[in-house]
Amino acid sequence: MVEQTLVLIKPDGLKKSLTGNILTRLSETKLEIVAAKITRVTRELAQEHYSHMKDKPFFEELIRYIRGELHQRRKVMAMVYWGEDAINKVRQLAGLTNPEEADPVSIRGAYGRITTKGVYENVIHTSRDKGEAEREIKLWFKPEEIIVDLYPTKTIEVNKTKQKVWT
Ligand code: IDP
Ligand code: MG
Repeated sequence: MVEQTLVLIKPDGLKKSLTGNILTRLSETKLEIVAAKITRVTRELAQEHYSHMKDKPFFEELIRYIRGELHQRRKVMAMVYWGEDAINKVRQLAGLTNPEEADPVSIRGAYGRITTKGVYENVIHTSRDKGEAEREIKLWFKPEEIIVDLYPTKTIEVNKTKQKVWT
């Protein structure tokens, strides 16, 4: 089944200069990148992205992690991968959530670590299933940032909004 999945290269991945390695590993899947950007992660976006973790004791540290506060890198690289069985293919390459339990040749197994405060710094995020992929892609991207039509859209008229343009 043709699917789409959200991939984030987390701030530890950026700080460790792993972008090239990770993209090369992901290219093994033959999936297509249909959206990509470097973006800052607001507190609201971080909390929404990890809303399913909000009762965990490490939630606050997790928010600091994804916002780059632990790595002096206030950004993540966000991408949408698209193609046959995309969700499982990318999750397989990523490896298990706990980098110490992840297959050592997986991305998380090779490059992840557990911090002294107990957060799994596991280099990338990937969506777990179709529902999560839809929720996350809609959270991180606007329709016009994705080059294929993944989900239904509507056009609305927006008046009096401000937009930054080149001078
Ligand atoms: P996933 O990223 O493999 O989908 P989730 O359960 O959605 O795993 O957890 C989100 C993120 O929270 C993980 O990627 C990891 O950074 C962190 N995390 C999850 N479980 C733990 C834990 O038990 N201890 C510390 N950090 C965790
Ligand atoms: Mg998850």
